[in-house]
Amino acid sequence: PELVFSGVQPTGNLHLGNYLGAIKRFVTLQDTRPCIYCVVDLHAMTLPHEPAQLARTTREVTAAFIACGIDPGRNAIFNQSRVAEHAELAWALDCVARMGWLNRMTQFKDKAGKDRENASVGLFNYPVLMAADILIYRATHVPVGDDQKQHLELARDVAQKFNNDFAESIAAHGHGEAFFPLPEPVILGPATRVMSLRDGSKKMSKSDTSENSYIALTDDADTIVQKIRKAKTDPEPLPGHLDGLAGRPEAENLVGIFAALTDRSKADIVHEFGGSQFSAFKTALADVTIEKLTPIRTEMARLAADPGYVDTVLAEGAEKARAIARPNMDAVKDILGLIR
Ligand code: AQP
Repeated sequence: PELVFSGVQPTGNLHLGNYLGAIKRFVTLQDTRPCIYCVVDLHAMTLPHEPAQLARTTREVTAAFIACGIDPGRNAIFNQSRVAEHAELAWALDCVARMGWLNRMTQFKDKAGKDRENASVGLFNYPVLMAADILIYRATHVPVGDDQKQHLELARDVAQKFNNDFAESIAAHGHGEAFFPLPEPVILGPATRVMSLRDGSKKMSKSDTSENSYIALTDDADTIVQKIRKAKTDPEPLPGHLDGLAGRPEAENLVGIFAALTDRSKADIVHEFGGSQFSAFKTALADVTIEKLTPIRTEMARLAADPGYVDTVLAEGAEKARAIARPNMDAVKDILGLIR
């Protein structure tokens, strides 16, 4: 059966990139298949973290999921550490994944920086835990932003190697030719890689030191207007055709954001605004951004005042997730010859 899984780290302010690249897609997919959406708190420990802040941001991301339109009644929303099977399967997959595969991961190189000897083992191992997150549910579809493509390919490689290495035992235990499906990345739409508002060559990122580089889901209308007004652009007016965006990363980024927010194509946007100056386009962009984000911000604030509700969602979501994860983990143990 088809099943959707994805996760978001509770590492700080969620931004427009997280929303357009991931969470907005989560909302659409809930109408098509059963979905499991996880606040990946174990991943958030791979860089130095503040315990009190982790608990707070975990509730905040949960509230953002609900405020963006994910229905906790129909889907499972929970925090990763609550379902121990993620970490349990990660160990088994650690013994399947190869050092060479992980050595090629660009996110580790970026996040570890120059002082690689001093990075946590967890940061190196991040993609294997992510593979376990997906495979513990035998999920078939994983909506993510473009930056997670390489990690998804690794998850597929791990699933494939497990299926090959233990093919005989998998068949002997009645699971046919393969135990894990190879999960499909779902990387769709005009904003799979939202760029920084200050630098069209860098992805929009919550760890960016310049607050003007990203729009947070919690930014109020004035802040949104200011940040979009200050966004870097080039001096030319907007082109009337998509070809005219080539070599203009800042313009392309703003057009992509506009298209994604309004569920229109980039071609449609340049058709409407071709020949306009950026000042006029930015005013229109700020308007649609405010229109989309204001209800989300208001609902997040309402939920922040009701932590009891958010905690209930997390507890119930964990129950639903565990009901799928436990039998899958038991099957993995049988396949591997681990007595239970
Ligand atoms: N700029 C982006 N454009 C489109 N999608 C994005 N995602 C992140 N940034 C962009 C997608 O959001 C989902 C959750 O991301 P995460 O929890 O892995 O966080 P992250 O990628 O670590 O987010 P940041 O903001 O980039 O954090 P830092 O600053 O720590 O690197 C994923 O599906 C991701 O693809």
